[in-house]
Amino acid sequence: MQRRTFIKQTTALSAIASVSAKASNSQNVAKFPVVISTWKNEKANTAAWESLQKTGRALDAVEAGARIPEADPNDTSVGYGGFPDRDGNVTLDACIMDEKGNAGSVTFLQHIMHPISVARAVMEKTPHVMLSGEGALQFALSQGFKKENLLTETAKKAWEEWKKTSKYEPKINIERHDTIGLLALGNQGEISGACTTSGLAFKMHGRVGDSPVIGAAVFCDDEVGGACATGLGEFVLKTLGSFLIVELMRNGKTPQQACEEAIMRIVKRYNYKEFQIGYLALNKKGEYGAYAIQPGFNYTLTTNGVTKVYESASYMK
Ligand code: SD4
Repeated sequence: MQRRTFIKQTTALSAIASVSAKASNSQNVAKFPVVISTWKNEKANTAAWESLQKTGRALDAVEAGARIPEADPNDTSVGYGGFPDRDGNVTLDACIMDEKGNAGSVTFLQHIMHPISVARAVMEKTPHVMLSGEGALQFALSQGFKKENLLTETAKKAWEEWKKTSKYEPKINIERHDTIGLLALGNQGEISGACTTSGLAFKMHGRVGDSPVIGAAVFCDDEVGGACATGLGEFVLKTLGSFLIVELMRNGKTPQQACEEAIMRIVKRYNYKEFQIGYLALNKKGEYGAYAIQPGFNYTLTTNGVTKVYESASYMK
């Protein structure tokens, strides 16, 4: 099929299929190639899917998908338009991992619209995994990325409003929640993952969450599959959720069981009623799972060119 015809058909199908459906708690299976992302991210999945039609590579797909909310001024928790920290700075975290175990990440990066592509450049063009702050910015500029103001008028107004009380109260599932984590199985069935965020709104200056940490927000192992996370990053960091999920799958759990077990580790030790964590997992057979602490977590799946948003099961009902 001609690529353009294919894309047209895919987009049309996506539009028809983009309705919320209840995923069952049993193990779901998708045929590869497949793209799965946190929250309602149909445009990102469509971009990832189109990328798969071009190169067939899961790594390209997850990067292409992540770039969509990064450039969207209406998305207040990723890239351009992201809500700032409590001092008014938009600071970004992102990471990416491929099927060979290569990984790249940026933390506390400012003024660059596409941190995911900088993370990929860290992975491919440096001997390091993680670059932070001013060093990450210098590296991005050396790679030809443009320095931009990412604080939109809307985000600035929200920050000014917040300053009237200055209470740091992450409202999980209530404030717009769009940090994107993506997993894809490419045309060869290989796994890659990515995550990108502006972090929690009005956080302390310098705060870095789980999103740039390999093993916390994203982990992939081509022998097993991958996992990604969203929510209050401090708890994903404390439990190294994505690495845990991949190891649980390695030891025989289905993606659904592994996500549930990783949530239970948090539930058992922390005051889980006060925050949200959502996990996605995808194994090499195309089986996928999703689980969250609280209701309200959803995810977007693209398989056979059809994109749908599903509600995740959750520990609290
Ligand atoms: C963070 N995990 O910075 C991110 C926030 C998030 O949807 O996922 N928001 O802690």
